[in-house]
Amino acid sequence: MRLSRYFLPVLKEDPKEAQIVSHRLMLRAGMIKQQAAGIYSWLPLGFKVLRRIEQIVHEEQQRAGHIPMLMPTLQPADLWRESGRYDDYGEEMLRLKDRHKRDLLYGPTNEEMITDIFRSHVNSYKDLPLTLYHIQWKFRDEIRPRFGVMRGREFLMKDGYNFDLTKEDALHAYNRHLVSYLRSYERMGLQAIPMRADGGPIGGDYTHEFLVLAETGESEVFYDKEITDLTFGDRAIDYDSVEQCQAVLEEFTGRYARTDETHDQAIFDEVPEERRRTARGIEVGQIFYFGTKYSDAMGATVVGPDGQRVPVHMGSHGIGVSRLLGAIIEANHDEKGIIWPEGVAPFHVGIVNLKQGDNSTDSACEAIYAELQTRGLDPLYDDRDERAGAKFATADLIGLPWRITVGPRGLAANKVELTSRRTGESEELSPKEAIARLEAIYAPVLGSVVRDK
Ligand code: P5A
Repeated sequence: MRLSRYFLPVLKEDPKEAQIVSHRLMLRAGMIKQQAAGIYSWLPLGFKVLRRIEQIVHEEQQRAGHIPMLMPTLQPADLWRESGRYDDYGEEMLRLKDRHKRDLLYGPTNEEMITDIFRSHVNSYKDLPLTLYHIQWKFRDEIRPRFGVMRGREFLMKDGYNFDLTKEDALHAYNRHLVSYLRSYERMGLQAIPMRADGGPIGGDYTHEFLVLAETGESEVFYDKEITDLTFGDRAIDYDSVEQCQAVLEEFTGRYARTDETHDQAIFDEVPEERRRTARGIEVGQIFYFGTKYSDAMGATVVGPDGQRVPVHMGSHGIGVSRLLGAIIEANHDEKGIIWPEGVAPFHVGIVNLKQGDNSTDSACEAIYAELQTRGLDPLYDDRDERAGAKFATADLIGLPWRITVGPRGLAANKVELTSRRTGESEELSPKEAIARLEAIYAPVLGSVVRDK
């Protein structure tokens, strides 16, 4: 993309309404625009990052064997009357009527609808296990929408639902989700710690929330510091292996880590004092096992091996896709702006032309721009007729992880400058070397296409 043709409405001044840094930077970098309390338009730069996050979530869900689909945002109230949640959900649910006076709601989650789909089409245990998911907008009429996309009213969630014959199988699905979530967050450059939590309106007493530690987080958390040393990394995992998935669960949930809802001071006190930590965290996902709560209420049964009908065991699993932008920025910024981790960067590299209109810098920039694209990279070429300082400030604010600076003096020696946004370090390289370096840096990010098994 050429910046002269893009739509990047950056703000010079700090917006007054933003209380936390991620909200401020998303507004300043021209990523979002508020349309009503907790409801945002996603401007091109914000939309690009949102799509990158979605892509990672899709790839990791499909790697785990989960099947993508799409359910609508509007749901008939009758489904929710079956489960009893139509009344229970209270004022957080946005209720509406169509022209025939039928009750509808804007879905805050999809347990009822997916259970309805399941009972309509699945009849035998032989069709299990089954995990379906979608990435769809949700609406929750939060009392206090705040912090930008962090606590929105309309927000994007990945929600997945597993259907299994037995509790053991459903717990394997739970573990599979835990592993796939660890991988997803790490690919986004985040450490998200699974913590024992409360089921809330979804139900079930076996549930973990994934928390990114941050001062601005809305949840209070208590944990054993040792848990922050764990990373999943690029280890191979067989998602069909009950033992392997169980081992990861045990490794990542074996130490004390709880939100305030389930915190137990007596157990916490057993952790050696020097390892005990109290902090704040941003909840970026939650997984639930709730057994037959919905299948009992809605008659979702299958014919089991002995010919008897049995209710299926279910769980649901959510990732806060739009909230993740805020969480990533909270964890990755400095006084100049955002510092995107490579895995989610809207553009992989910025090209700054120090002398727009000069034949040699213009043609060098064009050549670098074209070559990066040929190699599958996504550059943002700042071809505006602006001062160098203004171009650097924009690249820093919007958080591009790498910058290639092209000026007449360097070019005379066949050199450009490659600068890391995170460390600020620069290296003089030939254009060819700079491109090769970027290709190597992004190889792990680009080479992650997952095929159906
Ligand atoms: C699991 C999937 C559920 O709704 N049903 C389907 C279950 N879980 S949850 O914890 O309530 O939500 C899942 C994730 O969505 C994000 N989230 C939000 N993001 C932005 N604004 C909100 N108001 C909001 N509410 C929930 C969180 O990341 C949460 O973990």
